[in-house]
Amino acid sequence: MKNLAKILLLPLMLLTACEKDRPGKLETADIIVNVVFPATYSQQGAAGATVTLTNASDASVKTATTNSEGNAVFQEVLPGTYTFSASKNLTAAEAESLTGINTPVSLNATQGSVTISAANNPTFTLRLQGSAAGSLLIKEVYYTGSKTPSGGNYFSDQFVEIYNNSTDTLYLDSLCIADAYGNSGLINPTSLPTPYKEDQDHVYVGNVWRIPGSGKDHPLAPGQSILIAQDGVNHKEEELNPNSPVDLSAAEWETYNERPDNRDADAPGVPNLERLYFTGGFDWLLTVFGPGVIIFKADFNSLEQVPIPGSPLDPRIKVPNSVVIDAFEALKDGNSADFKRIPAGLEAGFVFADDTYTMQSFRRKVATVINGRRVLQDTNNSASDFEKLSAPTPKGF
Ligand SMILES: [Ca+2]
Ligand SMILES: [Ca+2]
Repeated sequence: MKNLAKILLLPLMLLTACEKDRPGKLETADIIVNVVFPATYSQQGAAGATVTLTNASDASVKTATTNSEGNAVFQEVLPGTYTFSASKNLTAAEAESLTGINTPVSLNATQGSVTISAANNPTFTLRLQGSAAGSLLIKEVYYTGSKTPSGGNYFSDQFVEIYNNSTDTLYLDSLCIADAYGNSGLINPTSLPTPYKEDQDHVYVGNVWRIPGSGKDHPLAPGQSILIAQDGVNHKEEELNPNSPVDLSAAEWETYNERPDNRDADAPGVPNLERLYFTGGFDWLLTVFGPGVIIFKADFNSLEQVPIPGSPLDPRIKVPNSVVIDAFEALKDGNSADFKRIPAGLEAGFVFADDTYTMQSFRRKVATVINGRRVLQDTNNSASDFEKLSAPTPKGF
């Protein structure tokens, strides 16, 4: 009886096998390629992406476009080894809704050596990558200083906070920070604007500090920041200034100005920036009347040193606008526009505090929040991008 069943089933099995093995009707797979945006984007499925499957053995190519869920469907794909690729270009407006940053972005993904067998109908995921939308930004500058209990002026508690306003990890290695040369306003009746004012293609800086590293030693994740302190200590300590608004002992970096007389103390717990060029006094003091600050990346030795017209002081360093990543400008008061030092093409406006030693600080506004990541406002105009705070907020968010 058992044998009879086998005999009866045999023709059916043969029939099925014949159907599959028939020449011209090769076994194939239907596959789905799901294309997703970088993880920092507000959406995952990438609609309208072009997906290409290239067969490794004969270089034949199949192309499809993703639907609203980011899925591209390929039917009757021959088993074999393939390279998958996907691309998607975003307009500035599309990028803004996905990343918070208004800039065109080109995204791509490639995955080689993908095996497709006829056994199943699999779904593959391709994650797009591209240049970071957004950049490092100067997030907060606290330059006004504070008053001591006895009414003295205290300015060692200054800091600059730098923020990764992009969609990707950025590396701080070799990032330079510098302050622009020139008066902040009519400090005294004979104060003149910067003599470099006619050159709107460069920033002339007096001091240059650099974050050390060989390229990828100091990653900064999207939405994270670092503090650069004039002195990386707790300024609220009794022997410093109990009225100071900040404890900077956890700053990532400090400016240590090594001198024979040790007037600047080296806080042991806070790494020191490299001092590339210095024309200041005891420490890297940002003018309490309102500094211009830039961050940039460049080969320092390639930068020109330019004498100050009519001045015996040391030359200043000429930084091309093209290498400047971000700029901030504060001046003495609302009537100080003529004293602007940062070219308007880099930073159009300026901020000003009520007075010196007021503890007032300037922090960039939040433009939007994408997946919990704050995207800071950057219209290249300090006047509208920064808000005046009554006290600094180092690493406030
Ligand atoms: Ca210092
Ligand atoms: Ca130190």
